[in-house]
Amino acid sequence: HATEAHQTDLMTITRFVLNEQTKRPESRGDFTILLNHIVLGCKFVCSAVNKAGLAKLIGLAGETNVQASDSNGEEQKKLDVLSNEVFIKALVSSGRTCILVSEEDEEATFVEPSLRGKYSVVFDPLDGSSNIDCGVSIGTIFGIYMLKDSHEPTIEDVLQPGKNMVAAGYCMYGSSCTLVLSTGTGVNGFTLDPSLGEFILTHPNIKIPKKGKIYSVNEGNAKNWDGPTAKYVEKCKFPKDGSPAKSLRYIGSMVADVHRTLLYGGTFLYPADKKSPNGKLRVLYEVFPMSFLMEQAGGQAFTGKLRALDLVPEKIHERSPIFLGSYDDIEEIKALYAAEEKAA
Ligand code: P6P
Repeated sequence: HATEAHQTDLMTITRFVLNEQTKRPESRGDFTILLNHIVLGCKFVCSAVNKAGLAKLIGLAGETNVQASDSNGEEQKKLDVLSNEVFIKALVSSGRTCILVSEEDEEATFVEPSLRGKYSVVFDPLDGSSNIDCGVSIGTIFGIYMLKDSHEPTIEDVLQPGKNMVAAGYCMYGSSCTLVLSTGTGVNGFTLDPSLGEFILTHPNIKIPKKGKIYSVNEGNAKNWDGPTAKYVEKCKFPKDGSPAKSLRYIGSMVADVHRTLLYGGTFLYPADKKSPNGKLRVLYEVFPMSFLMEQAGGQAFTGKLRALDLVPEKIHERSPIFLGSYDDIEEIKALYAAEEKAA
C-alpha cells in the first residue's frame, strides 16, 4: 500500500508552503498567496519558453532578424520582456507586494497603495536567455524581503543584505520544469507535472555534498583573474596532494550551473577580473538568492572579500564576484583570499 499512498498523497508546493507557514503563528497566509502568484508566473514562462522553441522550429515566430552580434532572433529576445511583464502583473495583482526590482527594469516598481502588501520581490525573470536558441536550460531567479512595519516603502527597503531575505528560489526551464525554494528552513525542489499543472515535491530537504569533484567557471576569462582565483583553478586542474583532478562543467546559464552544483556538489565561480572588477552577476537577484539557497543547503557563498549574504548593496543593479558551493571547497577559496590579504 505504501506506493499507492504515495501516489494519492500529492504534496504540491502550495500545500507544502501552507504546512510550513502554519508553523509560524504570525503568518496570515500572505506569503502563501504571494508564492502562488510567483508559481503562476513560472508556469506561464515554462509554457512560453517551451513554445518559443517550437514556434521557432515551425516558423511561428515570424521573421526573426538574427542579429550578427548574438545568436538570438528579435522574437526570442521578446521572451525576456514577456516574462518580465507576466511576473510584474502577477506580483502586483497578488496584493501582497510593495516594491519590485527586475533585471529587465532600470527603476524599481513601487506598487500603488490600494494593492500594496508587505513583501518586496527582487527577480530576474529569464536569466540566461541568450541560451534559448540552443535549448540550454534557463531560469527565473527570485528573492523576497519583508517590510518589518507599515512605513512608506523606499528603495532602502530592497537595499538590504541578502541575510535579511525571508525566502529565495529559482525555477529552471529545462528537460523538466523544476522550482527550488527556501523559506529559511532548508531547501526543497518541486517538479511541474504538466498533466496536473501542479509543482509536486520531488527533492525534499536538499543538502549539498560537503565536498565536490566539479568546478564551474568561464575559463575564457582566465587571463584576467586575480591570484587567489587563478591558484584555486590551478589546484582543481593539477592537485598537489595526489588527489584526482576535478572536472570542469560550465553551462553558461547560472540557474543550470547552480542547480547542478546544489545537487552534485563542487563550486560555481563568477570571479572579479581586470575587465569587470565586480564580476558580472547581479547582487539582488542572482548572487543573493543563490547564496541564500546554498547556505540553507549546508554550503557557502563568498564574494572574495566577505560572506555574500552580508553584502549591503547600494544600487539595485549592482554586481558582485561570487564563489558558491560545497562547504569545504569554499573554505579552500576563502583560505586563498585570506592568504593574499595577509601577504598584502
Ligand atoms: P559568461 C547569462 O547571461 C548569465 O547572466 C548567467 O546566467 C551566467 O551564469 C553568466 O551570465 C554567464 O556569463 O560571461 O560566462 O557568458
